[in-house]
Amino acid sequence: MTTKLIIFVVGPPRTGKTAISNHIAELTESLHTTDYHPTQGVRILEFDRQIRPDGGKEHTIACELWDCSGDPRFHPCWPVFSSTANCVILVTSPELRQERELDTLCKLFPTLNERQMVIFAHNGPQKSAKLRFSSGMPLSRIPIISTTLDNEPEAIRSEFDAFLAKAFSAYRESRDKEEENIMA
Ligand SMILES: Nc1nc2c(ncn2[C@@H]2O[C@H](COP(=O)(O)OP(=O)(O)OP(=O)(O)O)[C@@H](O)[C@H]2O)c(=O)[nH]1
Ligand SMILES: [Mg+2]
Repeated sequence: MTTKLIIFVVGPPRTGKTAISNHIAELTESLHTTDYHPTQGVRILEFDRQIRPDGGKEHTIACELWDCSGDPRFHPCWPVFSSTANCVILVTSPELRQERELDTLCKLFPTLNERQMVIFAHNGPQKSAKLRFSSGMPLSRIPIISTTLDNEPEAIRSEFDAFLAKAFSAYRESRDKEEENIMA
């Protein structure tokens, strides 16, 4: 069985969103490119991943991944599209303390819960998983994963698949609830 999920990749400029997106989509020829080309608006990548939701049967996710520009001049565009997202990856450079920018981006997705969101603390010091947000912030409930493409680049795909499996379970539950409500 195949399910399509729309995944938004958002975060401040130059945090590694495009590099991560290309790597996950297995656009391997771009892996070793170190030039920086700011994304203009959004790039949409389509590819399949196999996951095992809740450790069960293998399931294909047809990913439509939106690699969004971090440039604030595109910010007015995101509320137009963000309601289509099934899950979100927030990418941050942890040493730059980008809490405020992440908080603003997180608020674009009010209907998604913490299983449908993840923070990739990209290319920070190894302990950046200790990145903390004040407890009142919605961000504080979102899992934080330390990522880099420099060593063990395969690890980032495993983290992505684990996130996809959780996001898919949350998506399936909300879809089932909606169907129950229609039947009731
Ligand atoms: N060495 C190394 N360089 C990286 C890594 N991730 C990203 N980069 C480099 O960092 C720069 C910025 O990465 P991008 O992926 O283009 O950043 P972005 O977040 O998409 O930026 P915008 O599109 O402007 O929002 C590029 O030169 C990348 O090659 C990494 O894990 N290791
Ligand atoms: Mg980019």
